[in-house]
Amino acid sequence: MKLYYAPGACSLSPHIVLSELGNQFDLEKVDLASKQTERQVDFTSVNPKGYVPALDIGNDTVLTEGVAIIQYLADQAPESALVPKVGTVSRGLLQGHLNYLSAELHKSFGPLFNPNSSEHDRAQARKNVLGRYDYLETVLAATGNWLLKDGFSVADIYMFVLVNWSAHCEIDLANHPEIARHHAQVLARPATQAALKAEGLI
Ligand SMILES: N[C@@H](CCC(=O)N[C@@H](CS)C(=O)NCC(=O)O)C(=O)O
Repeated sequence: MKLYYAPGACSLSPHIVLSELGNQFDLEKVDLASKQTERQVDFTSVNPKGYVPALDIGNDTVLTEGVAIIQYLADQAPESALVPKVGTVSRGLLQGHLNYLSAELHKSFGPLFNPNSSEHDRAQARKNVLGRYDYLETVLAATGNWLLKDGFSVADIYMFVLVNWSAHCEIDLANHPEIARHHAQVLARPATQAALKAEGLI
C-alpha cells in the first residue's frame, strides 16, 4: 500500500498509525500547491479532492479522509487495540472524538495556514483552536492519560498531529497542561519518531 502525504500535514496521522502497526508501506510526497507528486503524477488523478491523506490499498482502490483511513488500518489489525471493536460503546466514543478532531479542531486551523488570511482572521482562528482545546483538556484530565479510558487509540495519534501545529501557528499550550503532556507522550513513542524522521521533520 502507498500513503500520499505532505510533510507535517494531517497525513502524518495515518503515517504514524502505519508505523505503530509495523506495516510495510510506500510513501509518496505530494506538493499541495502544484498537486504534483514527487514521481510527477497528477495527484488529482489519485484523489480528485486534491488533498492528503490518500491511501492506495491496491485493486484500484484509494481510501481518502484521515479518520476513515486510520480506522480502516487499525481494524485490519485488531490485536493492536488501536481502535475498540465496531459496535461497542467505546467505538462510539472513539468516533465522537474523531469527528470532533476533524470537524471542530482540524478545520479551526484553516485560516492559520492560509497565506491570504488577515491578522484579524488569524487571531480569531487561534481563539477558536484554544476553545476546542478547552474541551480536550477536560477529557484528558478526566481519563488521566489518553482520550479513551480503554487506552491509546488512533484518536490520540490524530490529536497529536493537530496539536503539533500549535507552535508553528503561535498557539501557546501554557493553559492546557494535559494537552502538552499528551503531546509529549505521543511524540516520545518510537512509531511517532520514525514517521517524523521519514517525513524529514526531525
Ligand atoms: N477532510 C480531509 C481534509 C484533509 C486536509 O485538510 N488536508 C490538507 C493538509 S492537512 C491538504 O491537503 N490541503 C491542501 C488542499 O486542500 O489543497 C481529511 O480529514 O482527510
